[in-house]
Amino acid sequence: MRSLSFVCAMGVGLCIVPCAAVAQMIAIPGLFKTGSNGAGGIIADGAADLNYKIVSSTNPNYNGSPWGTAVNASAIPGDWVPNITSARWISDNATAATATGSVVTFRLTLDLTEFRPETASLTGEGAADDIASVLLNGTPIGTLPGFGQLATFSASSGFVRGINTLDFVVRDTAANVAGLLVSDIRGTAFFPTPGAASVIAAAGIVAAGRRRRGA
Ligand SMILES: [Ca+2]
Repeated sequence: MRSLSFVCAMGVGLCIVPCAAVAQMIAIPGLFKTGSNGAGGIIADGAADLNYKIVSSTNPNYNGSPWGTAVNASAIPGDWVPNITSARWISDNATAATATGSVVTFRLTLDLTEFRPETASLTGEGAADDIASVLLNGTPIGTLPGFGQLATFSASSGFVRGINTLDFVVRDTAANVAGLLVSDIRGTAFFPTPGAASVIAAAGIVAAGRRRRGA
């Protein structure tokens, strides 16, 4: 009986204290600003943005890279929102050259396999030349309506377990230059820690012990 009481006492501790900490809201991986170097800075002129994959492009000036390309600083029109220290404009070629009417889709991939997707949310801010639709798993969550001012987008539903896609469909309507700037993007989701399963199992053993004891 003494040993069972000890186990039950352990169980109270396991259930009340650690269970509150077995899962937590943490940053969703994969939410990168355009032109990010992954360490708070930006990639160089003409470098590949290894976070923003090009899903499709109808631009005859597309350079063929599977990834977005950092627009050369010298090619950025004066009426675009300026680059910042942690983000810069990307396109499908280094000079942002396009043909009016071209459409380019850039994609971020978010892996929520280990998360609870119903708890996920994200928000971001950016600009586009000339206009971009933002889609989470194919569902619109915002529009970046221009290149001279920032606009926001957000989602608090529509996430799925496993791979999620965040697409930026950039459409050029004039002036033969096009690009995308995501100057801010962040999100969180509930993430069970690796110890969660063992703690929950231990709580189950304690509960079973209580039932056997007839408590
Ligand atoms: Ca344009």
